[in-house]
Amino acid sequence: MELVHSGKVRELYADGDDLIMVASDRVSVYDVVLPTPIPGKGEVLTQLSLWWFARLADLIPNHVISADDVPAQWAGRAIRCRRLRMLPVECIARGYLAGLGLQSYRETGTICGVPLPPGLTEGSRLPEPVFTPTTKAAAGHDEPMTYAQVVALIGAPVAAELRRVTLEVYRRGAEVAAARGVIVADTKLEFGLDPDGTLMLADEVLTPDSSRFWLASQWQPGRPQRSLDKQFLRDWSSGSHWDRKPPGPPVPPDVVAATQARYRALYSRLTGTDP
Ligand code: Q0N
Repeated sequence: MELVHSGKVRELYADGDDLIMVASDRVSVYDVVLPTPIPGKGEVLTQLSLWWFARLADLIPNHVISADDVPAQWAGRAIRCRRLRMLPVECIARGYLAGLGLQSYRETGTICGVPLPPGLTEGSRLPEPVFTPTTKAAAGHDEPMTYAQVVALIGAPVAAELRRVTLEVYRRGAEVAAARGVIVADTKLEFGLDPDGTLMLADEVLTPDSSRFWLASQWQPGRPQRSLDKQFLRDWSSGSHWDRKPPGPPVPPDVVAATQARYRALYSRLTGTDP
């Protein structure tokens, strides 16, 4: 099969008119892919994404054709998808302050041109979720965009639809997760248009690779929040002598096992069933 795109942790292949998205067991910490895979991670994230796509289908159609009709060697961690015309915007919704949103707030009191109230701190809940799009830079870092820039890029009607649907998906995801004791701090979505011009949700959705998940019982604004999936890896790598530059350090078996358990526990907590 022809490799169309190779990301940090996933690959995209062409199969006739369709695409096959394959999630690997690779994991990144502080933006660096570690040399040691986390067995089962690709499958857990694929199954979680499928679970969410089904729970969001009344809000927005998605690119999934089949999770079963995929090459046997990738069974469980691959999805057959419709090939869409992707919109060149990473659609991020934020309900809490962290990461680049926090950085931007500290510098300007705004995120992507949206003014926020004074006095917020790391991990604060925002008065309401905000749409904070970024450009899809082919290489290098994604740049924050104002809503006006999104309009200039894709036109006012599609921009308005993207903002509306992104915030709806975030609200639904946050509400479902909250009922299970999980905070969705933020989430990144990608959309495309089918040949009829119908807007569809693509890529992965509400996985720990595309979202920040925090345990509600441990949430404490004013300090960096503990990540439900990667905290073990982060804590271990901080204790190692790694300078956070590539290549990352090999991960010892006990840390691999603990991280694997975190991914499985997150899946169980959100869906109510074992992976
Ligand atoms: C596409 N990316 C960037 C996979 C996702 N349904 C689609 N149709 C056409 N193109 C794409 C999709 C999807 N999804 C998305 N590149 C092409 C995001 N990648 C990153 C690597 O894994």
